[in-house]
Amino acid sequence: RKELPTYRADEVEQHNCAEKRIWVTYGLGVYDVTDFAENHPGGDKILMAAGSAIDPFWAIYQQHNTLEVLELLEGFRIGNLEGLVVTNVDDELGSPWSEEPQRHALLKPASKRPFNAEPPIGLLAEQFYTPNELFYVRNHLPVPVINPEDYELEIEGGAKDKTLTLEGIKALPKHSVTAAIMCGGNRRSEMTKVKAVKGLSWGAGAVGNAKWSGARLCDVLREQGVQPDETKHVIFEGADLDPTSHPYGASIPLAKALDPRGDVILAYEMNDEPLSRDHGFPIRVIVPGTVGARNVKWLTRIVVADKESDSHWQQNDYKGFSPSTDWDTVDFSKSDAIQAMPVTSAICTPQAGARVKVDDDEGHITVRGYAWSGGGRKIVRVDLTNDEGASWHVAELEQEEMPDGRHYGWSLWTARLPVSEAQRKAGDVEIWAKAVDSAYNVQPEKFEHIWNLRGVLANAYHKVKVKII
Ligand code: HEM
Ligand code: MTE
Ligand code: MO
Repeated sequence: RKELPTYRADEVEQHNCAEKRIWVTYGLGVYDVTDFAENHPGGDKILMAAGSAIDPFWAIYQQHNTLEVLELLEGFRIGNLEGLVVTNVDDELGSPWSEEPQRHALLKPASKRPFNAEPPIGLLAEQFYTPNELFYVRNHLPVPVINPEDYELEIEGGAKDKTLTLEGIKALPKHSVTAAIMCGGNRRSEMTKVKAVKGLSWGAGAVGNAKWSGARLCDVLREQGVQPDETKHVIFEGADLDPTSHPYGASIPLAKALDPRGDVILAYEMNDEPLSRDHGFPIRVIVPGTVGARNVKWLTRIVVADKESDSHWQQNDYKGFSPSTDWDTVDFSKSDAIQAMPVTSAICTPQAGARVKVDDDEGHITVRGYAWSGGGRKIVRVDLTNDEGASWHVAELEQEEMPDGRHYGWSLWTARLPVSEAQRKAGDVEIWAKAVDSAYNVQPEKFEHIWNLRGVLANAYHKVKVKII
């Protein structure tokens, strides 16, 4: 193997589709799997690794870990990876980034510091509960280091102030809720194609679905003597501080916090495991149905107040605007903070650019994805078309049985789409998905009319071009 050429990781990265040839790495080997890709028994999933390492994928798809598969792979070897070790000065002790947790290799960073990353979208619709280590991470600041023994949560604005310890929170009645969390900027990378927006370029993977367990906020606030008042807000603060020592913060209406059907919880578990550091250890607030930004991690302080949080992220971010508003005319004080999210959906498989085989004699292709709506609104239907809306096909839904208004988990869906003879000949097909929620809200067709300068609320039809083979 010594006689083979050496490639750098960034060279391998260039070869990420059939047109540019599909290269992958495994250990220190570099492989050209372009010709094999079409016949891969696992279909277009192989494309998820195009231009990168297959190791983390094979850690999940264990059927590859056999001698036969390794020998097959060895046949495609074209070279070796340059074994360059990069040390990063930022990691030195004392830097705010020196205590960042380990992350799964499949989380593709949109930014490394702070860490922001989503899993490959092709994996998202595989499991109803997103595995914790593949759940997208959205951090605005370095991850704080919290010793669970020293942890304290201050609660202010009730009859009298109170401090809860982690043990104290765990001693309260335990409640679980299935809820998807979605970043306000999910799918921003599609909106920015219309016209550039400011923000991290998220694909459709800045969302995950989990079972969250902890104490109910409504129980804690009632115990504190907090009375219902529709003019009030509940402010949350995290332990992560910006360079001016202001914590990450956000707020929600008190009415949502006090509503037992709101299912707001002080969570210490995610899918029956203790919260990981990236997801808010030891306590985060889960505000089901509400934009990710209000689900404050590393929660240290709760305040019942007359006004919303004055944090940057409540006041000057996570707000929607008209497509005509630009950076010269924008006035953040004139727009409402995002709370409940609008209905959306995404096609997870096949992925854009995939070569898809029809899977029976009549010529169908199978399409899978997720759908979700905010405010507890259940997904009632997902429609698919592969002829620009001339005909629609209704997907089969997989979802938790919860009453409408309290349906906080996402829905996974599967549809089988007939491919016409003409489409088979032409080869190119574009698939569109749109979801409908229980209020019969439906996704807008295109991004042009919902474009906004921050690229939030990007919920137009999800459109994916594939090649039929
Ligand atoms: C199945 C090879 C990459 C996902 C298989 C099988 C082979 C293979 C030989 C059949 C295994 C068996 O059932 O005995 C390869 C090679 C790859 C590659 C040479 C090199 C790039 C990937 C990647 C993924 C993946 C990156 C996922 C992201 C799957 C899945 C199956 C499978 C899901 C099972 C299909 C089924 O049983 O229905 N692959 N694979 N493969 N592969 Fe891969
Ligand atoms: N809480 C704190 N303390 N700091 C943060 O940066 N990011 C918010 C929210 N809570 C954030 C936070 C945003 S914008 C989102 S989308 C979610 O956390 C992401 O949650 P996750 O990283 O667990 O997926
Ligand atoms: Mo977010």
